[in-house]
Amino acid sequence: MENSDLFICIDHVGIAVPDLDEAIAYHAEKFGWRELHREVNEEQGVAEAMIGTGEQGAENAKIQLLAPLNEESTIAKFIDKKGPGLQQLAYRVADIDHVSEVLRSRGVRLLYPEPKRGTAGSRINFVHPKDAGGVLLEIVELAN
Ligand code: MC0
Repeated sequence: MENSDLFICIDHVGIAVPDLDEAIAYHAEKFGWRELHREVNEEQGVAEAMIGTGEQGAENAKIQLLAPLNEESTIAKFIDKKGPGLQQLAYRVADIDHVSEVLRSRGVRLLYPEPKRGTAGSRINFVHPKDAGGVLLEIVELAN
């Protein structure tokens, strides 16, 4: 990784699903993915699970299943508008404060003034899809 690189790799892609248990079972039965991690994030309005092989190592990209906790959830709104499907692409960063500063200096708008709590104690922020070619872009600094 060069000093000027902002992003390390794709951390995960997020798929909006109506029901988390059903989605985990489907991806396990049809595609062989296993549940690696599951949690509820009240602030984000989601029940989520990371799925993968378990042997791929922490450094590899994962698939995140995102189910709405209630009707106000951004995931509920997304499913209402577009149906289930790819909701976000998450880039891993080493230092989210530094990356946020660089992005803002380039005129890229972040949704939150300060990072919020993401999966497993990570720190996250988002670039609005209007500033990222129609893709909701998450930036994520993993917890140590
Ligand atoms: C909305 N749009 C999207 C989109 N959501 N485009 C691509 N991907 C998405 N996910 C587009 C709409 O089609 C619309 O375009 C325009 O953006 C405004 O949409 P809206 O329906 O009016 O929705 P807003 O503006 O109320 O909300 C969109 C926004 C929201 C991105 C601000 O979803 C948000 O705050 N997202 C960040 C938080 C989040 O997604 N949390 C759940 C994952 P047109 O052309 O029709 O104007 S939590 C998570 O990911 C955590 C657990 C983690 O990974 O650690």
